[in-house]
Amino acid sequence: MNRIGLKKVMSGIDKQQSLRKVGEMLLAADKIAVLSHMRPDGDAIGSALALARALLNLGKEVTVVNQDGVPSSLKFLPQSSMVMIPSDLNSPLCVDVTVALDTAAEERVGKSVWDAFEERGTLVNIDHHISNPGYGDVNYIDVEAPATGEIVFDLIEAMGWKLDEVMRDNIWAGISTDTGSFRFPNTTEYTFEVASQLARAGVDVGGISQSLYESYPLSRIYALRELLQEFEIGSEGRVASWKLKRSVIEEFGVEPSDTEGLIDVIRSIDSVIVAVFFEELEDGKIRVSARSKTPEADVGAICGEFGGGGHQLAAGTRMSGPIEEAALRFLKRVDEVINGNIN
Ligand SMILES: [Mn+2]
Repeated sequence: MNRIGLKKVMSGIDKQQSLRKVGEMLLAADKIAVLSHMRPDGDAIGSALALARALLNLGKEVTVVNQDGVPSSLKFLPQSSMVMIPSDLNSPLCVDVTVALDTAAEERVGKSVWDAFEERGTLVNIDHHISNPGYGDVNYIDVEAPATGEIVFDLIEAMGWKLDEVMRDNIWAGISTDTGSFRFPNTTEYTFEVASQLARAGVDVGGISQSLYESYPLSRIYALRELLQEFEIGSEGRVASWKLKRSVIEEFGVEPSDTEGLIDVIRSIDSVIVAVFFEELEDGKIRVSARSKTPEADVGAICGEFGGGGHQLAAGTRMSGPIEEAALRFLKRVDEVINGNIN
C-alpha cells in the first residue's frame, strides 16, 4: 500500500510530488469513478464536481456517484446534474481508478455505492480529515487543508491543468462551506491565496454565498424553531445541545441537508465550548454532530471513542438509539473531557 503523505504535515515540496503522483495515476486511467461521502455537504459535492470536470476536460470517462445524490440546496452548483445515485446506473461500474473525496472512512461512501462496482480499480483516497485511516491503495491526506476543495485546487495547479469556471465555482463552494465562510480557525493564509486566485478567475462571491447561505427552505426554520424548544445547556454553560426527533423531521418534511450548519446557532453562545446536535435517523440510529471551540475539548477524539471521527473542532458519529440515551452517554463523556482538561 502506497501511503502518500498520510496524516503528516507535509512540506510544499512533498505536497507537489505526492500530488503529481496522484495526477499521473489519473492521467494513466481511462475510466474513473469519483465518489464522496453520504449526506454530502458543499465540500463533498464541490470537490467531486471540480475533480470530475478536470478529468472530463482531459478526455476521461468520468462517473460521479453519491449515495444520497445532490441535496436540493446544492443543485445550483455548476454541473451538479452529473452526480448520480447508485440506482441511476445502468450497469455495474467497471473503472481503472476510483477516487474517494472528502470521505474520512471507507464505509462513509455508503454500501449501495460500493455494491454498484464490478471493478473499482485502484482506490485513491483524497481527504483532509485527521481521522482518515488511509483506506485507499493510494492516499493523499492533507490535514492542514481546510477543505478537500482546496486539495483539488492544489492538484489542478500541480498538474498544470486549466482551471475553468465549473471547477472554480465548485472549489469555492467547498472551501466556503468547510471554513464557515472563511471564519473557522482552519482558514489559513494559503486558503486566502487560493481564494484570491479563484476571485481573480472571476468567481461570483456574492452570488455563491447567497446560494449557499441565503436560500434555505422554510422547513429549515421550522426545524430550528423546534430545536430551540429542545435546547439544553449544561456543564456550567459550556456544553450546548439539542435533539431533532423523527416526529419533527416527518411533520415538517425536513431534508437531511436542511439542518446543515444549524449547530452554529448554539455554538455561537459566548460561554459554550462544545455544541452537540443529535438527530434521529430513519433507521433509528442517532446522528451526532459535535463542534468545539478549543483543541482541549477535542470532539474528534470523543467521536472516535464512539466509532466516528473527524477533526478536533468538528466531528461526528452515529450511535444506537434511543435518542435520549445516546445524548446522555455522549454528553457525559463531553463533560468528563471538559472537566478534565479545562479549568
Ligand atoms: Mn470537507
